[in-house]
Amino acid sequence: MKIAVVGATGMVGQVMLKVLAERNFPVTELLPVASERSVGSKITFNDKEYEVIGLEEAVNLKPEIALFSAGGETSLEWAPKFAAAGTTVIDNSSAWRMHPDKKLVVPEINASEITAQDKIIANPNCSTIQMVMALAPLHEKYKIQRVVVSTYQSITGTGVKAVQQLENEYKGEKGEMAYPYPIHRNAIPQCDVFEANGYTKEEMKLTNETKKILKDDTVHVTATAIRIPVVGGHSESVNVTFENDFEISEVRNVLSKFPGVTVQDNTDVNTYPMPIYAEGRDDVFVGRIRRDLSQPNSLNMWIVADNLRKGAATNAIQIAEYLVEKNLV
Ligand code: A2P
Ligand code: 11C
Repeated sequence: MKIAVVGATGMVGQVMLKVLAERNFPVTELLPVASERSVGSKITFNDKEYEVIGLEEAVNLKPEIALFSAGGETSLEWAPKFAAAGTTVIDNSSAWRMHPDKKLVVPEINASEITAQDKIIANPNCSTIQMVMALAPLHEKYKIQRVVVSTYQSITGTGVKAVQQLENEYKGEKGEMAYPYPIHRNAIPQCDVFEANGYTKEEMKLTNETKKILKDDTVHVTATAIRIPVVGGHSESVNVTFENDFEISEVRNVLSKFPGVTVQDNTDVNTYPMPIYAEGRDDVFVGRIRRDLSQPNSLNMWIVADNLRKGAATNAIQIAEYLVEKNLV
């Protein structure tokens, strides 16, 4: 299969290449694509060097699948051009996620919605993916009414510039700023830009994308997204209220059985998920599962995942695997 990776030099693009290789995705030809400034430079895939090409050249080479992670603007302009050439685009940007005709897919939850007619498939936001992985099986069993989520997000979600900012600050050196404030030894209550309603885009993604993936507008989500100086993954404190009551042991059981979720929850021996252990892994880790003592039918949990893997690259490649498995490309 001829595969284009658009944004191959970027933070997510690099992990996409790693995950494609690790999972032995049937790549017969790789087209690494980046901006004009990178055309001609080299990237490595499966121990082989490849030359980076531009978008126009990649469209003309008609790959079967294009994995996009080069920002919303690039996706808005170029995904339709690839689609018109017969390529199926799996897009990691926010450009197409809420488009009424585009599927927003977390394979463990709703891959079965995909048809051969879907030429642009959206990959959800990283913080949404890890949250819905835990919410979906619980929604099915107990019906969620409301979710209150606070995130503790890795700087890798912002891209290369943010990782550089933290390194500079750690070393006491000056450099370009990805955030409006220092991130070293700080917590910034702003992920992405503010909307007119006082929430950030990241917070509204958690609200809107969750409803779309769960196919249920009655699930109310309110979010606060915080950037912290961590690199291994995003963490989330999630409070959920259900229509129906539950047993904690049964909640653990339901989550353990859901593919892609690992429960790490034993307070007797201080076992709970943390980004330093989630880093480089594909699962979503859930712990600190406990009843909310302040109101009925409610629980608290702590969800951690590598935002570059299940939150981005791995989820996109799982969609690609589904397309191949079901002969949809
Ligand atoms: P480049 O390295 O040439 O800038 P990150 O989010 O880690 O900063 O990565 C963004 C990725 O998207 C990079 O691979 C970057 O390529 C790519 N990219 C950014 N703008 C464009 C564009 N206009 N056309 C194609 N690729 C782009
Ligand atoms: C973050 N969620 O960590 C972002 C990064 O919509 O895919 C990815 C933005 C997106 O800030």
